[in-house]
Amino acid sequence: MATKYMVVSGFLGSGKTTAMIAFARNLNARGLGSAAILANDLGAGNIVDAEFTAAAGITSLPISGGCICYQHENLVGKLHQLEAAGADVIFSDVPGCGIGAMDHVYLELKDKEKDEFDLMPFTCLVDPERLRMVMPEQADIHLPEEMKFLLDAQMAEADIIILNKIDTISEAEAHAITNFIKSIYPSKPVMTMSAMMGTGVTQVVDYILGHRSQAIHREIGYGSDTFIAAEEKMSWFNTRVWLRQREDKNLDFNEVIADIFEGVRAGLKKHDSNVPHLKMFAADSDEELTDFFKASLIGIDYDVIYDRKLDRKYSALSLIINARCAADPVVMADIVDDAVDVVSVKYDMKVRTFFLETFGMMEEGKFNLGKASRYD
Ligand SMILES: Nc1nc2c(ncn2[C@@H]2O[C@H](COP(=O)(O)OP(=O)(O)OP(=O)(O)O)[C@@H](O)[C@H]2O)c(=O)[nH]1
Ligand SMILES: [Mg+2]
Repeated sequence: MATKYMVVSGFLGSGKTTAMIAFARNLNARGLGSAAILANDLGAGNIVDAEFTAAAGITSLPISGGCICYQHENLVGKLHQLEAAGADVIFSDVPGCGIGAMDHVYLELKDKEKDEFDLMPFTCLVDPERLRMVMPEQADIHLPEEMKFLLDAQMAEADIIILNKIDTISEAEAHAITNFIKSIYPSKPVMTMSAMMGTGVTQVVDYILGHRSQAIHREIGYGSDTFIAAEEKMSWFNTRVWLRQREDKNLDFNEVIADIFEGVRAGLKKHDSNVPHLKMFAADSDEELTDFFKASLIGIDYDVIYDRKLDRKYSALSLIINARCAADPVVMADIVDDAVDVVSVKYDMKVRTFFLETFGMMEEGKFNLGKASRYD
C-alpha cells in the first residue's frame, strides 16, 4: 500500500507543528497507522520545530536549508527514510511564506513518483487572531499589510481549511470566522480544531485519512509582485547560544529565558518591528531527553506560550532561538544580542554563540551559497 503523505500549510505560528504532532499522536493511539513528521525549515540547522517534534516522541526527521518545494529528490529520500523507520503516514509543513507546495510538492510527486505516495488533502491551518487582519474588521495586529496576501493565498491553495486554536475564541466567534471563510471559498471543506487541547483532532484525522487531495494547480499569485512584496518583509534568525553561570551554582533557566523573551519584545517595540513567531528550545541531553524547554511568542502583543518549562535547575544551558520576523535581519540580530547581553549581566553568565544565521527571505546573499555576484 502506498504511504500516505500530507502537507500542512498556514501562516507563521498558526499551529502547524503542534497540529502535526497532534495528528500523529491521535492516529497512532487509535491504531490507524504509524505516523511520522518531516519538519521543514529554511534555516540550515538548530531548528526548534525539529527538536520539539523529536522531543515529543514522534518518529521524525528534519529537512532544513530550504523549502520542500525546491528539493524534490531530498524530500523523496527523506520520505523513504521515514518509511524504512516504519512510517506509513507522513506529515510535513511548509516554512516561510507557506505557499507553493501544491505545485512544487504535490504535483511533482504525482508526476515523478507516480503512485508511490497517497496524497492526503492539502491542509491549511488558520489562526483566528491572524485572520482578523483580513476579516471585515481589518484589524491592525502590527504586521505589515503585505502579509495579508499570504493569509489569503494559503487558503486559496489548500484542499481543506482548518480553523485552529478554537480554545482561544467563543463558539459564536468560531461560527462567524467559519462563515467568513466559507463565503470566500464556498467549495472547500472548513473544519475547526484546537491542536493544543485536542478538540476536533479526531474528526480532522478521520477526514484526512478518508480523503485524497485533488492535486490540481490553483492560481494563487505565486511569484507575483504582491507575493514578492510579502516575502521581502520577512526575515529569519536562528542561533544557538551557550549560557554558563560563572559561579558554582545552578540557575532557574526558565527565568533567564523569560527575560530574553521580554528583552526581545521590548527591542522590537522600540524598532517598530514584530516577530510573527519567536521560539526557544533547550534540553538536558540529546541521548536521554528527560527535561526540556519550549516556548513561543507569536507577536509583540501576546503572552509567551509555554509548551514546556524545565523541571530542574542547571549550571549551563545550550539555548536554541529561532525567530521568523517582520524586521530587518540585522536589526533583529542586534535585538537578540542585546537581550542576551542583559541576561548575561543579570545572572552573571558567560555567553558563547556557537551557531548564528540571519537572512531576509529575498536577500541576494541568501541565494548565492558562497558564490560571488557581478554586474555584466
Ligand atoms: N491556544 C492554542 N495555542 C496553540 C494551538 N495550536 C498551537 N498553539 C500554540 O501556538 C504557538 C505556535 O504553534 P506552532 O505549532 O509552533 O506553529 P507553527 O505554525 O508550526 O509555527 P511556524 O513553524 O513557526 O510557522 C505555540 O506556542 C503553540 O503552543 C491551539 O490549538 N490553541
Ligand atoms: Mg512549525
